[in-house]
Amino acid sequence: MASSQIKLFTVASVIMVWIALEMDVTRAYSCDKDWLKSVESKSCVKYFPEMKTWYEARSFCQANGGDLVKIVNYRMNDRLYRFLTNKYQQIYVGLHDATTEGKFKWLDETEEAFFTDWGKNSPDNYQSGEDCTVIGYYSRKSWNDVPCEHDNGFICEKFPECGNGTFGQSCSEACSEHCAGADNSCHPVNGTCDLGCGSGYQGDLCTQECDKGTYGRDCNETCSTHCAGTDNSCHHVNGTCDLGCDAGYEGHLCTKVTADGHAEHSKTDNSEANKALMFALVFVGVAVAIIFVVGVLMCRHRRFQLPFIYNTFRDEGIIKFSAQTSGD
Ligand SMILES: *[C@@H]1O[C@H](CO)[C@@H](O)[C@H](O)[C@H]1NC(C)=O
Ligand SMILES: *[C@@H]1O[C@H](CO)[C@@H](O)[C@H](O)[C@H]1NC(C)=O
Ligand SMILES: *[C@@H]1O[C@H](CO)[C@@H](O)[C@H](O)[C@H]1NC(C)=O
Ligand SMILES: *[C@@H]1O[C@H](CO)[C@@H](O)[C@H](O)[C@H]1NC(C)=O
Ligand SMILES: [Ca+2]
Ligand SMILES: [Ca+2]
Repeated sequence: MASSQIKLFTVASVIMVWIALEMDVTRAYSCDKDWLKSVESKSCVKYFPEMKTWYEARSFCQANGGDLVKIVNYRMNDRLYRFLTNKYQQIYVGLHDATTEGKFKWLDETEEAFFTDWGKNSPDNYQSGEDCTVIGYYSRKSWNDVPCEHDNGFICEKFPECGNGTFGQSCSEACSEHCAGADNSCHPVNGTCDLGCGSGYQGDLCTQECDKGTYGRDCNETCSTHCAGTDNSCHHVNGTCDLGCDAGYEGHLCTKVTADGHAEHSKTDNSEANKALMFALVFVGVAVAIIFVVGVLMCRHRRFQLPFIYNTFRDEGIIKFSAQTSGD
């Protein structure tokens, strides 16, 4: 009694989980009108009865924003068989061996197809000319390889526009949390952040940290030159200097001059101050020396040859005068 209850409970739980999963996948996206949801592939599919070659069918699907369908597993395959029960046609899908004979690949894959459901004696590459695949063969429940030039119906598949912070095929990738803006929104196909990158990040997907020496929104701020250390490095998000500030500066960006900024001197400030001091000392020294020499000379001339300046000028005049007269 108890064991049969447990069995029942287990079966019920499995069914509940299955329904929950199915519903979750179903809720995550919606398909355009007339397109059917294929939950296994998280895509939308549509059957077209128009007779076309495989190539024409493919172009038609691409023009409608998709491609020929890819059947991902037996459940999806089974669903398509059931849907196609009363469609008396062979129907193209996106499986082919046009690249390497005998190696059937889906259009979005480089590897050989994992799931297949070939019918009796298929694929046989009949008369060496069958590279495209139809479903709905043999009791409408198997696949066959046929010449790509034959006209058949076909099934297109397209992936819905993603939203709510997701992108990529089947919307399985999340927009970077470093996309700018409150909802981190990004492009539904390629994931490029709508509003650029939030503080500290760069790149189309905003997944790379800012280069050293830069920070902030789109990394367009430069670390303060007053950050300590030879490379002035700072935090890639908020610009806080990694090694604190050079002496004389404060604040997390080290842009404010300290109140007693002149009392302290950093290594670089010190050497500059020393240079200035030496320059001043030399200047003063030279000035003192000149004044001393001039003073001494003046005193000497005042004592023995007054007036010193006058005499000098007069002597010069005499020399000039005598030089000119002798020249005549
Ligand atoms: C986003 O999520 C909300 C609720 O979760 C849903 O109603 C809406 O349709 C979703 N939008 C897209 C584009 O998937
Ligand atoms: C992503 O797609 C949008 C719209 O097509 C385009 O503007 C943007 O440049 C694309 N980003 C990349 C990295 O290709
Ligand atoms: C940095 O980016 C912000 C907005 O993201 C912009 O307003 C600002 O002008 C940019 N600054 C520079 C130097 O590019
Ligand atoms: C900047 O970010 C770092 C790391 O998250 C943190 O340690 C620092 O306190 C921040 N600075 C400010 C001013 O918020
Ligand atoms: Ca073939
Ligand atoms: Ca065949």
